[in-house]
Amino acid sequence: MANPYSKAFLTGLYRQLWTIRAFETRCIQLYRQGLIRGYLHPYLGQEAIAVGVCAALGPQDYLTSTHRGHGHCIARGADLRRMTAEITGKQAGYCQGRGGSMHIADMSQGNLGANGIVGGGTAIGVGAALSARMQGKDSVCAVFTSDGGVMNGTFGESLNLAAAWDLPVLFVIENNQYAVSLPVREATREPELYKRAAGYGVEGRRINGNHVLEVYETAAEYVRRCRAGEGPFVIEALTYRHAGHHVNDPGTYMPEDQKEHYRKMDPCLLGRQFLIELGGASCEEVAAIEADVQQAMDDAVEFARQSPETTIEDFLEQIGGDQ
Ligand SMILES: Cc1ncc(C[n+]2csc(CCOP(=O)(O)OP(=O)(O)O)c2C)c(N)n1
Ligand SMILES: [Mg+2]
Repeated sequence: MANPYSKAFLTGLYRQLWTIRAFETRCIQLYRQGLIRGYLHPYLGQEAIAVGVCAALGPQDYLTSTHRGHGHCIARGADLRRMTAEITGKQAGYCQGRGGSMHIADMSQGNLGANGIVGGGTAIGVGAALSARMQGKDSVCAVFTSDGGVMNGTFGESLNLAAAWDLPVLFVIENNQYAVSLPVREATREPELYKRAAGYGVEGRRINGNHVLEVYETAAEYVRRCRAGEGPFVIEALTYRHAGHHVNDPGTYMPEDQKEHYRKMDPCLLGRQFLIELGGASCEEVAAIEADVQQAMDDAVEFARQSPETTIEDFLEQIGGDQ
């Protein structure tokens, strides 16, 4: 079968996969140095989902994200400098350092925001798709959610409304098999989460969420069909976190053999393999991409370091009323 992917396309995918990997790895270091406060939920191990789905979106499209949202933001093209500044609570951040890790949004790119409320982005995404429809735009909204998000009532309500109104929404369930320490099979009798779509008259599919090309192809098909008025659709992307729920969770409940299984299916390793085998890139070219990403990351950290702290007064401003 002919290889449909250009070297430039595969390079773009790998650069994004590696950027997310580098960003999360550096954020963990910054957290350990006390430069990031609050919670930090790394996207390590799930990179291919954000990258594959966002590669299938156009500039007119929207996304809603989750508490584990840095990858979605980066894959949508966010500026690493402003992200790093936001996460370290600096004024140059996307929300002037007021939001932090779980609240980055960028309306200019149709990124309607990460969300500290599990399932919180689902209905927002349906609203975005409805507004696009009412304005005669051909925008699609990708709603990133999680295995835990699906257990919330808002998932069923949102999916039902999107289906009843034929809205252009692509629900992307990132099934990393745990909600904190709760395995999916203990949270539901039906652990194949895409099957819920059928109950709402919606087509859904389970795919390998670590395989960036499989994610891209599935998302591209569903996005195209959403634009043709066939939406909504559901993708259940099976994946696994590299470590515990947040940076301070040792993840002792994650079985070693399971971790090992998914380590071999690391989305960055696979992405690198695609670039070399299908894109014809040399090992030197791959190393050059990685070095370039590292430099961009160093630059982002330096930029954030030089930005002024967000002060208590800054936080109180915009809350309104007398202080
Ligand atoms: C509505 C709601 N309930 C509970 C929480 C606390 N909480 C934060 S993350 C999380 C589990 C998330 O698991 P999952 O939804 O599968 O996402 P993952 O962390 O695996 O990406 C919970 C229960 C919350 N933030 N919001
Ligand atoms: Mg989960």
